[in-house]
Amino acid sequence: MGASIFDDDREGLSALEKRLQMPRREFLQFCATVAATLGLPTGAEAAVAKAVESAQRPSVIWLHFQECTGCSESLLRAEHPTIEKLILDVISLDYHETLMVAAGHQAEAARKDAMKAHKGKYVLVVEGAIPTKENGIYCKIGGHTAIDLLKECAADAAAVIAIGSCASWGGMPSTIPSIAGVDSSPTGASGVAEVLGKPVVTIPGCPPNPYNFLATVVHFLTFGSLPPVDKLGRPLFAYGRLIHENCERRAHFDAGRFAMQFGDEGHRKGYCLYKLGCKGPETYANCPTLGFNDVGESAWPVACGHPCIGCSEKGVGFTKPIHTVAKMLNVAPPTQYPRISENVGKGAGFASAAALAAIAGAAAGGAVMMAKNLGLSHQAAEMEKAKDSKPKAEV
Ligand code: FSX
Ligand code: SF4
Ligand code: F3S
Repeated sequence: MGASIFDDDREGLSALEKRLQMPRREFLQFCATVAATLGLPTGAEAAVAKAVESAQRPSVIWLHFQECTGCSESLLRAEHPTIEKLILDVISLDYHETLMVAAGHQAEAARKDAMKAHKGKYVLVVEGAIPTKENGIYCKIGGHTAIDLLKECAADAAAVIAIGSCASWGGMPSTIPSIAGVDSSPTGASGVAEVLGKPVVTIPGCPPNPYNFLATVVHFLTFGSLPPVDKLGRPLFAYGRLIHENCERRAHFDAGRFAMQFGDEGHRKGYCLYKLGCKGPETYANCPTLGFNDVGESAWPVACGHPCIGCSEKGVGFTKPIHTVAKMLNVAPPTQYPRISENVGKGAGFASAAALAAIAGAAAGGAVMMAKNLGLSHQAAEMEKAKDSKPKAEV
């Protein structure tokens, strides 16, 4: 049996430290974080550590189609050197058009060589949508259409991961222009699963959180399979809950406290952004719990004061107007946040109504209270407006 990072083997440890350019303690912390992100039971970090330490790095072929390269950028531009270093160390990135030195025929040869050498074992990562109109002529690389390249590379892949919303379902390039009579995107931008005609793992977001990609790859390394997914191919560990369920502004939503305009008092006080078009109630993602970049807590759109636009949700991001209010998919209140005093609305609070609803076995009470709070807040805002527009009494 080979040495493990848990053995007190200085030689083994220093080799690992050298390879990852990371002290052992930091490495173990990383493994524990990834195991927790994946929702694995306590103790699983040992298996993760062993896999990352000893597994042969899987060959990854990374294709780029219609996109802005934000997915790759988000992996590579981390503030601390850990994430991109880990990703580049955990996988063997054998073909990536933005990062590779080779160009032209050399690049094509690198892709073919990697596919041949790792036939049936490589992971295919696709970034960007695939244009399908006019036989795919809107995106060609080395003389081949994106459709042909995708099909060719997917044929012998052990796993296919669509990274970003563009590859997941079409994302931004699939936006339909508001021109009378136009009902599809100009290039027919489509997702990977649609073009391949079979489900693939999708990691939507524009860009997605790099930790979700890293955790997915680490799952593959540790267990030899990709993590469990929902019906859209999204890993459940990352996309199993609505943003609204974990949002730090949720208590304000429940209490009926809303920012009505950017910069108003409610906005400055950190109230809920629902009325500014926040799509957290209909978007599944772990943005509030994971955060972005390495700047600590509160690094995600809503915490920064902007409504979630639903960038990771098909049919919401790049489809619904940014400031249209969201559809409520779940009215049950979360239990993990302390209540705040509810100074807007009268009578029973949202929480008590929802508790009654739970006792009755239905969420209808919660929904009624939510509608009441939304209405009251709107009423209050309307009254405020009416007050402002009243002619001032002459003195
Ligand atoms: Fe860009 Fe990626 Fe958005 Fe798309 O991210 S950040 S347009 S999801 O494919 O490069
Ligand atoms: Fe948070 Fe948006 Fe839900 Fe308000 S509507 S609680 S800002 S996710
Ligand atoms: Fe996107 Fe909304 Fe998260 S806009 S990054 S899904 S908070």
